[in-house]
Formats: sequence, structure tokens, C-alpha cells
Amino acid sequence: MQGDAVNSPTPDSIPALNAAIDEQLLRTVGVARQDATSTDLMKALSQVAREELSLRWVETQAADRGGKARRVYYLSMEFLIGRTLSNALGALRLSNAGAQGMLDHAHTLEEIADQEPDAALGNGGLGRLAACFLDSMANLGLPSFGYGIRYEYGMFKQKIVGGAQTELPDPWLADGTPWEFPRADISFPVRFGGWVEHIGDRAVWRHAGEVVAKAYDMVIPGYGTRKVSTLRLWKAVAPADLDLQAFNTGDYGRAAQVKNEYENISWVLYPNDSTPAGRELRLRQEYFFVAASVRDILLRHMMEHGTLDNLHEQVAMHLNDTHPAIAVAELMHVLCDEHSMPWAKAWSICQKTFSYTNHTLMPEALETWPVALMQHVLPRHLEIIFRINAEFLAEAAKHRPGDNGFLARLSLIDETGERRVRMANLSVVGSHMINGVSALHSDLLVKTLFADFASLWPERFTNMTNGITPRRWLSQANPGLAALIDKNIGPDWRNHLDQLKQLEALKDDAAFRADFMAVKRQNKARLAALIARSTGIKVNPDSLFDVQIKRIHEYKRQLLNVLHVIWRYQAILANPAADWTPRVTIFAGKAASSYTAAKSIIHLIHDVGNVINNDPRIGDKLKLVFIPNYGVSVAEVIMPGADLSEQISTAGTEASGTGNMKLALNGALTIGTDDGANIEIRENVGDDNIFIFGLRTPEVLAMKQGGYQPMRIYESSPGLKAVLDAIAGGQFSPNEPGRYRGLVDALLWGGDHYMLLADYQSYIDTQARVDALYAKPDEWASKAIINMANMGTFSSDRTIAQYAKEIWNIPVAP
Ligand code: HBZ
Repeated sequence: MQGDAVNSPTPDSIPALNAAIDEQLLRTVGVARQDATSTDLMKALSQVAREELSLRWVETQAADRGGKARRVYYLSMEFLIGRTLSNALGALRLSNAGAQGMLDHAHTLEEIADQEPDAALGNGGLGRLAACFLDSMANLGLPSFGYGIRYEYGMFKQKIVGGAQTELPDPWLADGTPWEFPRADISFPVRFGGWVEHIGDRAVWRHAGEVVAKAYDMVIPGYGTRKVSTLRLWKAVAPADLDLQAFNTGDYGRAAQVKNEYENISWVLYPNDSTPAGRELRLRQEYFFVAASVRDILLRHMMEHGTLDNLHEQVAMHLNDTHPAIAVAELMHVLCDEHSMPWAKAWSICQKTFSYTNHTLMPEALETWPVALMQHVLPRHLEIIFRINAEFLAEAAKHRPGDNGFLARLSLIDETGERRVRMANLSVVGSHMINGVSALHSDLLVKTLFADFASLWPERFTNMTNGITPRRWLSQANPGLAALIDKNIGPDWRNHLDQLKQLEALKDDAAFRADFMAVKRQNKARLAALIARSTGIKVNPDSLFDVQIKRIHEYKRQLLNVLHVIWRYQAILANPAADWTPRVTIFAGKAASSYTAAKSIIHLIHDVGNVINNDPRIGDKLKLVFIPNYGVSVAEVIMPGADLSEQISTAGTEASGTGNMKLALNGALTIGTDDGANIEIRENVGDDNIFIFGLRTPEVLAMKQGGYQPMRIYESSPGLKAVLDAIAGGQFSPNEPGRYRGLVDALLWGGDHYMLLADYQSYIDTQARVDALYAKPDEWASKAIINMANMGTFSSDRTIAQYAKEIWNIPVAP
């Protein structure tokens, strides 16, 4: 199958694609053309794309092997891929032919693509970043693999029952997926438990149990190239002999139980996005995928180079946060214990091979494992960590003799209570480069969390500002805007997002502005339809669509947004004749199942929405909706339809944010704090084209140190008082008036940890400026265009090119 040119199918590709679809219906799916359901069509069309991906995969492997390419291996517990069909068709230049082919079957491509379940193998930003990165690695032709876990159950499905979140399992593989390639011949044993024997100077790990890791590949196509990247996911299976033994005894119940004990390792994604799970199964998951990946990488290296001495010259392994940090100890284990490499040489290779990205500064989010647990699950690795630590601390002590506090902070072991292994410290010590994910975050990393390490090795710390793939987040999610851009500057922006800059010249061009806003209007109608379908609430697409979509977390301050909505509600009631800019406030996002405060915020949004949306005095002036089950596919509908992007975390808490980039790229204006990548968005779009409010990071710190008193703010602000009193007094929960007492008490009496009250007035005032601008459609449109036009730097192609050059040392074609 020949691919068509961007957005213009060659005349003969449509019949060729149609024939291929019919053949797949018949041969693979097993239905006659006229009987095919939309699911059958999804499978057949996917199969056509899969065959082409398969060819490209084989081609890429041969080329990389032949060229003895230096490769990057991106180790990540999470890859939030979403759906693959539309993305694959886009990369194969088959979108138009595919759409036509589906129309010939009386279906739209959108309807067919909707049949595919999301591969939701991640929690939020960190997992989605990994998916955008794979897309860019493929696009840049970078010899690369992503390595992770083939979770049988991905991120839970969120269902709202009576205004509250409930969690349902996500059996995304139940009907199989057309996108994976099981590699039956690629599997590795992964060992756990037992003890370590020291024979002379050799350490021998006498493990207690073992599970088999089996490889399943997903092929990640590049857009501007035939090169692909590979996402290799590991599934845990019980060793065959154990299976047999159990079955032979005839006790099938026991056999199934034993099998489950092994295979549960890859069953389910931990749905916590910040507090580490601290559970044995989680540690097993981390080690499981890391051990299999390291073995796979070393095997490939040995086949190509015949020695491990030059591992660091050919291999870059990247740690996506600390979740894969045990890889540092695993590589030492394999090199020293299995390949008899001297410790010092192995350590030098190890440090040159690994690099590490940190995604959070918040102390409670940092992963540590009890020494006792690690002793139980990975006794040899614990020994290795102790030795790394001893040698490291001896070296560090030379820099500040007698400074025990310095050493205690640097130590890989936290000795303050129950002894624990600090995975962030292990990651830093084991890596030659460490980066944060926005300029602010990277700066704070070296000034706070890693200040002691940075005093030893300043040259190892750097910044890699996050990015997003323009293929999924503009070309695919927003075909209307993509077509308008194509018409004006051609199609190459998909590979060179900087080209959008040319559109800035059209910001005052009446015709372009009209076209741009017409596309926005269509996308808002599509979003309104999703809202109606998923919540039953009708919203007017001519209102300002104000969007906050992300994991629900106190530091992200969805509650501050709710305070504004209630303020507005009360203000409209007090002054109904005023010229209110009609607004729909839209939330979406999941709360970790055990995170009580976050779940309470979801409930509050629903309760407040219920009151406002059913108050006849309000009408279209204000609506509040919560779109359930946020995920990649839902985001693809919301992003294009947003006018206003809420990025309102307490300054210094959001490492970067990436939704902020997606929304601005789709022409939303940002209302945000001076935090994470908001700062770089402001630098790119200019102060006049973004709404920045609230305290900045140093001011947050100063106010905390000076003794922050939220109660004072409450008492001196009648507006704020009325809002909080309404919540606490049960105005939105008349059947359970005390329902939100806890949320409000945490603000007034609990110290308001994320300083909502400190930023409240500034936020309200800034929202008024938003209203005023929205009332001038031409000015709003110009600013939205400026935002989109200046998002070039936030392409993940830029981010990955930077990683490749500055961290991984892999050449990329300019
Ligand atoms: O990573 C996010 C940051 O909060 C966000 O600011 C940043 O843009 C993004 C990409 O760099 N962090 C996460 O999404 N973190 C997790 O999802 C997570 C998952 C499992 C954990 C801990 C954190 O155990």
C-alpha cells in the first residue's frame, strides 16, 4: 500500500486501500463486506495499517543493526498512548483514503476510530509525555526503544454516581488489540527473593522465585520518515515447569492460584499519580520490567558488539522518574555478578549509561522503599546499593569533611526513621545527567531538592523543557484547524512546528481571523455534543469555554476554580442585569481512588453544578460541567474546543504541565500562575497575550515563612467569605450540610497549604479581565492566533532533539 501525500490522497490509493480493507474483512476479521459492523471495520482498517507498520519495523531494525547505531532506551512505568488507528493512518498518509474507505461503508472515520479502546497505560502527564516522546523519537528517526509493562488493566474508568467518583476496571485487552506484536521468542526470567552467598569475592544470588517476562511490541510510526520506534512491553507469566507441576497434581484451583501469584505483576497499573504506593507488588513491578529490559538491551548489545566493555558508547538508558531506578543496581548486578566485570569498571560504565528525569519537587511524592522490604524482595540489589552508597559517601566526605548533615542528606539511605532507600538519590548518583522538565523546575531542583548533589556535580544538572507531539495534538485532534493552517502555510509544520510563527502575521487579517474563529466554533459545537452525551447538560457553544482538565490534586487547585464559579454565581444573582460574559466552566480529571480530598472536590463540582445549572435565574450566563472519564481520547475532543486554559497551580508546585501547551496550540488563552512551563509560554506569547496572576514562587515561600494566615484574608474579604460560607454551610449539599466542612476547614484552620486564599482576589480580578477581552471578539481572536503561532518551541520534536544532543549523545538530522 502506497501512502498518499499529506491531506491529498493520490487517486489510486483510495481503490487500493478499499481493496485492502475488503481483503482484511474477509481474511482476518472473518466477515463479509456487507455484514461488517463498525468494530469489524476498525479491525480491518487497523490490520491494513499494521501490515505496513510491520514492514517498517523490520526495515528499521535492519538499518539500525547494520549501522551499529547508538540507541536510546526510554525506561518508563507508564506510556499513556491512547488510540492508535488515526495516528497510524496519519503517519502512513492514509487518513484521507481511510476516511473515504469508511464512507464507502457508510461510516465516518471518527465513528470507526471511536471503537478502539484507549491504551491507558499511565496516570497523567508523566505517562503521556513518554508517549509524545516515542512519537518524536520515531519522527526524528532516532534509534530507540521504549520499555514498560503490558498492564492487563490500565488506568481505571471513572464513573460518576450521584456526583461522586467511582472506579471501574479497564480491561482494554479483553477483545485483543490489533496493535501489538507478540514476540514469542523474546522472554527473560526475572528473579525475586532468597539470599546472597559470597564465594570468595563473588556474590551469588540464590533467588527464591522466578517469573518469566514476555515481550509484546507496539510499533510507533514516524510522520516524516519510514523509521519507526518500538514500545516493548513486558507481560509476566508463570514459568512453564511450575505451571506443569501444579496442573499435574490435579489441583486446578491451587494451580490457578499459584499462576496468579506470578502473573499479577503485570495485571494492573497503580492509579496513584503522586503519592508512591509503597507496596511490595509495586516494587516487584518496577524490578520486573527493568530486569527484563536490561537483559534485552544487553543481549542486543552483545549480538552487535560481542563485548560489554563499550556498552556506554552504544547504549543510553533513560530513567523516566525514579520508578525504573532499580535499573542502576540491576546493571551493576549483571555486569559484576554475571559477567565478572570489576566493580569500578562496571560503575564507570553504569554512570555513563544512565540519565534521569525528575518530574516532581514535592517531598511526599518522592519514592523510597523500606530497607527491610528491599532485603526481602531484592537482597542482592540492596547489597549493591549499600556498596554504591558507601563509596559515594566516602568520596563526598572529602568535599566537606566533618559535615555529617551533608552526608546524611546525600545518603541513598534515609536513616531518620525506619531505614529506607531513596530512589531519587540512587537515580542521581547512578546517572551522568539529571534534568527537570521546565526552566523553573530545573532551577528549583538544583536550589532545593538536589542542592547538595548540585554542589558536588553542577555540570550534571540541566533542563529539558517538556513538549507535545503536534501530530496527535493538532493534526489529528483538530483537523479543522490543521486544514486552515495547511491552506495558509502548507503542511510541513507537522514536522517543524516553528513554522506556525508565520501565522502571527495574519493575526489582524479579518478573513483569517474569521476562519480561525469559525473552526473554533465548530470544535466548541463538537465539545458541546460530548458534554450533552456524557452529562446530559446542554451548553451554548457561543459561551466562553473555560477548561481545567488534568488529574484532580490539591496543588493544581481545582478548588480555587470552583471558588471563582461560586463567586460568579453569587455575583450574577446580585446583579442579574449586568452584561455578563456567558461562560461554561468545564472540568475533567481523575482522582486517585484513595485521595479523599480530591474525591471531595469532584463531588463539590457536581453539587455546585447541580445548583447553578438548574437555577432558572442563571440561564446561559453560567454553566458548570464535569466531563467524566478523562483520558487521551476525551482530551482530543476538549483541547480544540477550549477558549480559556486554566493552569492555576500554586507557584513552585507544577513541574511543567503539558496540557497548558496542548490548549495554547489549539488556540486557547491561558489564565495561569507563574509556574512550570506557564512561564515559558508567557515568554513565547508575550505578557499581553496571557493572563498571569497570583504569587510567584519566592513570594509563596516568603509568605509561608512569614506566617501565612488564611483566616485574616477570609475575614477581610466579604466576597470570599460569602463563597466559603455557602460551601461550608451546605448551600450546595442541603441533604448533607456538613459534606464540605472538611474542605473549607483545611483552608481556614488547616493552614491552606496550597494558598488558595492568598491568590483568590488576584484570580477573581484576572477572570474579570478575561471577560472583558472575550467581549471583544476580534481582539480575543488575535491573541488566540498569537498563542498558537508561538507554540513551535513546545513541540516534543524540539525536546527530543535536545535530549539526543545534550544527554544521549545521539546524532539527529537537523
Ligand atoms: O509530569 C507530571 C507533572 O506533575 C507535570 O507537571 C509534568 O508536566 C509531567 C511531565 O513531566 N507528573 C506526573 O504525571 N506524575 C505521575 O503521573 C506519577 C505517576 C506515578 C507515580 C508518581 C507520579 O508514582
